[in-house]
Amino acid sequence: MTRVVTVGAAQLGPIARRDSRDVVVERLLGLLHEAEAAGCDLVVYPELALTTFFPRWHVADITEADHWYETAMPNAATQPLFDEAARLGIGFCLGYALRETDADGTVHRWNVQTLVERDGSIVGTFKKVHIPGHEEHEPHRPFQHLERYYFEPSPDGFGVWEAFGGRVGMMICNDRRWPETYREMGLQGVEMILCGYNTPLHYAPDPGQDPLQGFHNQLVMSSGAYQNGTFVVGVAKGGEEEGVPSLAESAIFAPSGETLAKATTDGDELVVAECDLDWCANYTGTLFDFDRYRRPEVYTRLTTQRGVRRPAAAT
Ligand code: CDV
Repeated sequence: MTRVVTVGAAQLGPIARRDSRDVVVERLLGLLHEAEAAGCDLVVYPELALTTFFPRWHVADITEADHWYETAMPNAATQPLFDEAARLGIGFCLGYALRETDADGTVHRWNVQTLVERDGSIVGTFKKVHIPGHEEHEPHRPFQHLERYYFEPSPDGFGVWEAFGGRVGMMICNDRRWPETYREMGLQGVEMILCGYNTPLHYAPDPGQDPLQGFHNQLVMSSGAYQNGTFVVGVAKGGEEEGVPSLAESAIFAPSGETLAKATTDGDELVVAECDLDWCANYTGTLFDFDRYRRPEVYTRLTTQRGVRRPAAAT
């Protein structure tokens, strides 16, 4: 039996601050219908795909930002997407902000992706692990990146789910820059990693990196795919959103590290590739046969140490 998953990376162009969820869901449905015509089994939408990238603005009282978060999934605004995808027999992965309240009243704000199977059932919801940016308002910046104010880091790490006839994992934007992300999933036998992102082209702490955004995007996902023998699907919200130009370049990477398909615009665009999950074993059963070749006994720093500890100076 072949295990080919035809995946569509459903890149979005900008979402304006004033755009309602209904307007955005119409765009998601448009891409879903393109995916149907292309024979897709799975459609992957970007990070925070229901709203503008609101961490670019500071509000002194965080509850003023509550309207950017969903409190349930599906909900009234997204039910039409769930219904239509199930009717077409297409699964999807949707990024959004989630606000949860515990029984004791504690409020959690997460940056999440929910994976939905072809029959409309929810496979799992992944919470972003690596939260970039800053916690406090920094008015000297041309725009804010206040993810560390608006989101808690996930305590759960990187899961892998049996879905779409294979093993599927998720990561969100900044997670894709960290090798630990891919390896955590690689060690669970992942075969396809789904990743939405919003990457401003301007990086205020080191603008020297601005012209390298596309290179770094491709570098991390291609190498993560190869080193773990997995497909990686990277999906942007690109273009100039509320005055902030953001990287597009959505792409699908093979277990060989090769780019199978890549966006050519910075707007709404579906990028499609047929992914034969059995390709993964060519890598995970040979060069990257982890059980045979990894040396976890000498990798102890990876889980016992967060920052750099330099070797003691020679006497
Ligand atoms: N949304 C993100 O996580 N963006 C970061 C930027 C701030 C560096 C990224 O890694 O692309």
